[in-house]
Amino acid sequence: MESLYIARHHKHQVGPNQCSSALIKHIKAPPDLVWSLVRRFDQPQKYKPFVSRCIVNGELKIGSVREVNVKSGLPATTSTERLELLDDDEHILGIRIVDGDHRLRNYSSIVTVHPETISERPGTLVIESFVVDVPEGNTKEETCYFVRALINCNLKSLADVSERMVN
Ligand code: A9S
Repeated sequence: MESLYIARHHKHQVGPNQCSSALIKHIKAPPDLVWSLVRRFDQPQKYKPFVSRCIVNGELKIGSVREVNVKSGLPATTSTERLELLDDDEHILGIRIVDGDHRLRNYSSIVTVHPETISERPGTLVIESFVVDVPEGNTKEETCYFVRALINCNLKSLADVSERMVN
């Protein structure tokens, strides 16, 4: 089933010097609750463990830009990100990183939230995919490994926060 969702919603134009991947997370919480956290482009810190602060100027709409400050100890301090897609019916969030003192150039990601049943209870399947330039001096494998590790942390935290809210 997941592969159908990925084929439909997680298509990225991947250039010769880019890498792309998709990650899956099964969460024991209802999809509407999980989506209520994912959709908050203005408050990624609701579940992303590396974010210390986020500022969005003006009202939240497609094209909104957020200034994200991340916690110390990471290979960056800021990231400027644009809201590309926010579909509250299909539960699709699309963002693009447009600046920052990090090395992830031309990074864009899609997150989709799908209902599923986990041990006879309402559960959620979250899929997050990305495409990003391979930085000078790194390989595709290293870049994919690095970004997948970060997204894995975000998805693990999203599961912990969501499951804590229902139990
Ligand atoms: O936050 C996300 O959704 C995904 C990633 C990969 C964010 C990574 C990051 O915020 C750091 C955690 C600071 C790592 C950015 C933009 C660059 C990094 O090097």
